This record gives sequence, C-alpha cells and structure tokens, in this order.
Amino acid sequence: MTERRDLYPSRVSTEPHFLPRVDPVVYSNWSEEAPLTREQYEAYERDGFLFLEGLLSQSEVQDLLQESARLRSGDAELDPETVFAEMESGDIRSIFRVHAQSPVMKALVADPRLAGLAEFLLGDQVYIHQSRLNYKPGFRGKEFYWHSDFETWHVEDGMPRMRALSMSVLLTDNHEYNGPLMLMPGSHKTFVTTIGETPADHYKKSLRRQEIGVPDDDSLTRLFEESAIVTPKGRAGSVIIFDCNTMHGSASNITPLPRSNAFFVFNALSNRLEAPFGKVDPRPEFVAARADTTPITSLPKQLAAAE
Ligand code: 6CS
Ligand code: FE
Repeated sequence: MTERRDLYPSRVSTEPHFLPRVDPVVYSNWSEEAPLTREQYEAYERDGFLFLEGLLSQSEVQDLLQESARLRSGDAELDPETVFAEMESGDIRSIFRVHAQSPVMKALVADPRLAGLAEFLLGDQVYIHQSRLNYKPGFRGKEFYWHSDFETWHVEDGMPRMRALSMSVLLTDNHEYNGPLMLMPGSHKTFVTTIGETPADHYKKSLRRQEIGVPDDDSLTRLFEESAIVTPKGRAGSVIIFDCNTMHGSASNITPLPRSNAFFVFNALSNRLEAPFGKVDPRPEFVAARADTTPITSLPKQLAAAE
C-alpha cells in the first residue's frame, strides 16, 4: 500500500517548523450573489477571520441564552461524556455535540446565515465536525492557550486539508476584559508544526487545558511579529468566523461578566476525516464526527427567520 502523503506533518520532529499553507482559504469566487460583501470576502481571505456584528437579533440571542441555561441546568438529557467541567471550580465549561442534543442549536447551524455562509466559503456541502457550548463563567473562566485548530484536527482527527471553518456565536457581550477570542491576522497561511508526543486519550486533558499541539514561544513570537493580535469585541448575537488554521486563544475571565459562545465547526463534505495523521487512536465521535457527516441543508432564509 502506498504511504499516505502528509502535507502538514506535526508532532514528528524535535524542532518546530513554519510550513506554507498549500490549500486555498476561500473555495468560491466572489460575485454580487455572494453572502458577503467584496470587502468582507477579501478581509476573510487576507486575515483568516471575520467579525459579523449583530448577525443574530436580540430575540434570537434570548432564545439561545434560554436554551443554553436549560442545557446547563441539568434538566436536559445530555450524553454525560459531552459535558466538561472546569478543573478547579467544577463549573460546566463546555457541552459538546450541542447541534445533536438541542433542537434550537440544530436549527441554528442550518440557518442560511451560518450554513449558507460556510457552504460559500468552503465551496462544498458542509457537515458539523464539532460543536460546543463554551461557558466562560465570570471570576473563574480559564484560558484557552494559543493553538491552530487544524493542527489538532489533522494530527488527532485525520482531517486531510484546510477546508473547514469555525463560527463562534457570541451569547454574551465580548469586552476586552472578559476573556474574548484573540486571533492573529494572516496566521492561517502558515502551518506551525508543534513538538511533543500526543498522549493517549489526549482530548480528556486538551479540551480542558491544551499543552501538547500548541506552538512554542519562539514560533508564537515570530508569528506575532509578522502579524498582530486582534480581539473582536461586540454584542451578543455577533458571530466570529475563523479559518481552521488561524492561530487563536483566549485569556481567562476574572470579571463578573461571563463570556459564553456557541461554537460550530463546519467541514467540507469532501474533507471528511481519514485515519489520524498522528500515531494516535481516533478521538470519539462527540469531538470529531466520523459516523454522522450528514450534509446540512441550509434552511431557506424566510423559514429560518420565522423559526
Ligand atoms: O481539540 C479540539 O478539537 C478543540 N480544542 C480547542 C482548544 N479548539 C478547537 C476545538 O474545540
Ligand atoms: Fe480552538
């Protein structure tokens, strides 16, 4: 059997490397019919992320907040392995596979403002690779260290190419002080390899605090010097779209204001997971969809609006 070619080898050497991205960022050409303005389209391709202020209405946000409170209350029937608590406080930090455990979240991902946009940017039908509700509670919300999602999804999940994107739907206002997402513009065009062996069942630790698969200080410094750090701020209902390889992280939240978001990863149907590129067992379905890759049919706009 011919050896599978790995375009983005990581966690395989003792030295980190900067490899060029060999995949496009946007897989559709812009036209007047596109769901983004030409400026937004060009900004997303150049920066690797886009901030859509107020994409959802305040009443839609209220519905989402109500649903996330229900999911967090313990009244909802949740698959226990999808619920992650904060290491110290025990507060719920994340609930995974929310699109499959909540009709409200299922409808949200199919909304043309989300699925339709993902289909356009990825130039394909799309399915949900991973979804999670992140509650960064006030006072004790822990940080997510700098990382490229694709580095993990490639090494640990077997995602072959950079043809996936994340949408973070803000459920609470993002201020500069309550642990907002930080992104490095343009970092998506460089694949930063990491060093270190992936431990067995790494996700049990990395989804709480990731220490393997994160760039070293010199690589981060070099990336920062060639880029900057941007923290999109705005009201609940805004959406941050970011490419699978954009370097990002978020600081801890010691303010009284929670920072919660619903996070959906859209993967192109042509980019479904293969065997992990790292020497690891595949991660479970709730973190990386393999069995359930049904393409999302984005609801027609009027139907979605009426939901
Ligand atoms: O490992 C993962 O798939 C998850 N970890 C982080 C910190 N971001 C992407 C994803 O949710
Ligand atoms: Fe991430």
